Amino acid sequence: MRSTDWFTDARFGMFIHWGLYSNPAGVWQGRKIKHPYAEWLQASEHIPRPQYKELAREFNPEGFNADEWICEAKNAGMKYFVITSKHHDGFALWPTKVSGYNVGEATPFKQDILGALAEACRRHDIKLGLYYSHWQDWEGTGGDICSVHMENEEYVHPTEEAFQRYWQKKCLPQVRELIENYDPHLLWFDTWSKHSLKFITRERQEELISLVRQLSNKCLVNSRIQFLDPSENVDFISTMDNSFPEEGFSKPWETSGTLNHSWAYHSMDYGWRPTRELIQNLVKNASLGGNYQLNVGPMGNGRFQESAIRRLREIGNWMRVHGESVYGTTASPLGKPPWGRITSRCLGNHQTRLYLHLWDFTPGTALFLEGVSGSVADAIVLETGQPIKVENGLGGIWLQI
Ligand code: JFZ
Repeated sequence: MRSTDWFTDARFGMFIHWGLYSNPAGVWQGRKIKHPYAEWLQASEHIPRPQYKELAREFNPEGFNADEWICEAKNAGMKYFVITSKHHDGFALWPTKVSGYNVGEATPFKQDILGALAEACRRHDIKLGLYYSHWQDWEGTGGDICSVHMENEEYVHPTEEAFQRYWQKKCLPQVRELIENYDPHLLWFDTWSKHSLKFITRERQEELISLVRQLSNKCLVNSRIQFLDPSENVDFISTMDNSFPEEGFSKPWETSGTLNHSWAYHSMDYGWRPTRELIQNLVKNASLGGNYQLNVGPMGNGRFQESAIRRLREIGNWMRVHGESVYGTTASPLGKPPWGRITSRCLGNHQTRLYLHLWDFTPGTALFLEGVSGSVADAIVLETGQPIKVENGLGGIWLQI
């Protein structure tokens, strides 16, 4: 059976956006590009295809080390790792036989990046996931859809025939290769606008899912495989980017979010989120039964920025002490209190352990936890083990903190 247990237990994963766009890093001809996401460079600046493809000759990330990335994810407390095998530009981070537009053939670097990362994931017991842009592909093989900056004639919607050629000759064969070569635990597909509906139809969606099912008995598929009408057959729901819902879902689910604004490395994106916000995002989703897939945009030289590393390590320090309140927990049985969030763990024997994440609370005062019935065995501060006095109240308990 295709189990999602590992996914829901994991709660926390790393997302990576990395490709040809990571060298220009949000700047083109000396100016900041119009689109806020650095990976949108080609469309944002209306770069003619042959000129964009020349970026491959500059792609030589001498600082790339697969173990370093995976260890950084592991030390942050992440349990899985999802990378852009091919983003909208159509360039592949593995030596695909389907098109020469790939790291093996078109760059001086030549190494199989996905291969190196898949091995590192195995070595460090991290699950591998692959993002694949099935809808938009700007290589010029028929998938040249662009959902923004449509004024550029070169990127106007292809004909149905052209798209079908791309679908049969590039998209499906590459997805097959990804599964056969790297045996991923999940595939992360990406649609988000009504423009996709014309091309990623119900039929194509089911065709893609059956291909995945036929080749792998473990690989999970996310709901962004289709906009508005994802199949019953998808394994987990991906919410919109950086959107932390107010309620959970009936299927396993996750939110992907950024450290700053752009997904891919952007040298002029200075809007870094504080670590506290990132940890709260993780806890918010866990308290509703969901995951958090936090993105890093490595630089063109293959390294993470210092601002990314510091945040990952700060989260890791928090997780080393508080991981128990996140991994393998379930949603709060008591809703959303005004002072923070709650996660829960069933201990068997009719016992439940609640983890109270206090975000907005004055030490020295008492906290009322509404809705708790039965007797409370004990209460402690998770980090220090300090006991906390518990008193019964009307319809709940008082905690003296
Ligand atoms: C898409 C991509 O275009 C982007 O480059 C990145 O890969 C991201 C993870 O996914 O972008 C989106 C998709 C959905 C929304 C915003 C950006 N959305 O619904 O808010």
